[in-house]
Amino acid sequence: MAILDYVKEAVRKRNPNDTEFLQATDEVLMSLEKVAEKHPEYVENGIFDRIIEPERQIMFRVPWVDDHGKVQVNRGYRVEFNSAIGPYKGGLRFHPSVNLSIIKFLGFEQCFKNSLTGLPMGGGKGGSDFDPKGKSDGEIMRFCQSFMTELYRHIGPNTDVPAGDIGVGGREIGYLYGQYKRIRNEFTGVLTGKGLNWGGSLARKEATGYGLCYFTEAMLNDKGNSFKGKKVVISGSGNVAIYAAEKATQLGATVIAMSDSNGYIVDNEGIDLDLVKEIKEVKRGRIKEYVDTRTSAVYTEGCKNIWNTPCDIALPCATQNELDEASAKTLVGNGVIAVCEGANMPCTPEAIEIFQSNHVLYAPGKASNAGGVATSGLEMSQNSLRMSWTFEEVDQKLKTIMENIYHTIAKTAKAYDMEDDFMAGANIAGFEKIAVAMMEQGIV
Ligand code: NDP
Ligand code: 2IT
Repeated sequence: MAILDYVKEAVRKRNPNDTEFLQATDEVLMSLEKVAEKHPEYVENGIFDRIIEPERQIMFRVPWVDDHGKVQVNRGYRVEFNSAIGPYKGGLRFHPSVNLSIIKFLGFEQCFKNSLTGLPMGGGKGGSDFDPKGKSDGEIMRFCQSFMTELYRHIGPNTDVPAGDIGVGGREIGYLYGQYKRIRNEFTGVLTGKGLNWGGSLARKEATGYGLCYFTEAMLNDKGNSFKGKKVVISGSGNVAIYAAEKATQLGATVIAMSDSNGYIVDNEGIDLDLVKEIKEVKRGRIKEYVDTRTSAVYTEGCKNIWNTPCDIALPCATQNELDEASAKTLVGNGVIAVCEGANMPCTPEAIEIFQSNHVLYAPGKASNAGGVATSGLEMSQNSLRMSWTFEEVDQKLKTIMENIYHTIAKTAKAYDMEDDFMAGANIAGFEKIAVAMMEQGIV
């Protein structure tokens, strides 16, 4: 019987139907078994029992009126998970699949991720089952205003600082910020990912994708390898995917495939990223439009089979559980050397097991995609200073943070006799800082 089995049981009992949340807590608790052995005081002080229970969970009605004058109702969420090391911090996701389990899993992961950045940020996450696809700008604005009309009372620059995630980018952050400012009559750094001339940080847009590649490059370099000359497959074609593709290309790799929820494109000559940006960022179109312009590319309906494309490096950058056991086996069969998560929890537990048992370098999202929230932390610093740093300054800080994360988790894994198990390294290193803070702050 493992020491932390009682915590797993407790979390199951309290959240019986929350599949994604249980998947995330199981993985972390498994990694923390050796920490519990080494630190009985954490068990005695209920650190594990407390860390798996959010400090606060908010659910609310979001009514809005569509372009036809019809009343629509969505559900809004904010889960404030842990504030031991700083104000709650984490994104907002607008996607029809959003439910409490998904927000809780994201909020839980966020605590460890934020801890790994070395910046003073606690963990939280929020969102709505609102589907931004096919909505007019006016509908998006009215939805965001209604969402903020409730959310504003729970957040603040020293309390809880939301940002973007799936379906929430610069446009949505703008509408949310405008409404917050109107209600509170305060111009503060309450959201990150803001526009560049009203408090946003240079390089925040690029940060998650660039950070993913800085992390991956540090890991590859440590193993005597690099992006140079490698074939890379990236799922998704949103914020994270686009800037991961940009940086991987700058580092000498060739990105040959990208996707959206409908299907994927393979372009063996290397993805034309300007075209992808035009389709996805400007026109908000579908990835299949790519083949209308690029005759070298092939489009396949259905997004899952993107992993059948032979590659050296796979960067899943779309959504949770998008890469399963069968896909992992195919990637391994095709000789993949590294899989680094840009999305949150994109690999299923079975897929991770396949990678690790085949000595594929596997990096969990809470480490490899931490560049987005790290740069959000840098945006908060700039807001507090009432200054803005240059792109180069922010980018350099981001690079240093990602390299530090790699070395911290590699060192931690080694210290616990689990060399190259970056999942265990990330979970333990992220946990330790929070646990010490919780111990010092008493039973709260
Ligand atoms: P975007 O909304 O910009 O893009 C999401 C991309 O993933 C789109 O291509 C979308 O396709 C695809 N996708 C979304 N849901 C699904 C689904 N259910 N099945 C298949 N494809 C899907 O989001 P981001 O790029 O910001 O986020 C991508 C991932 O990265 C998420 O897991 C997010 O949590 C994570 N992340 C984001 C950070 C950030 O700073 N933005 C930071 C750290 C992690 P379609 O357009 O067809 O919906
Ligand atoms: O999952 C994530 O780390 C994000 N969506 C970014 C959160 C943030 O606060 O920048």
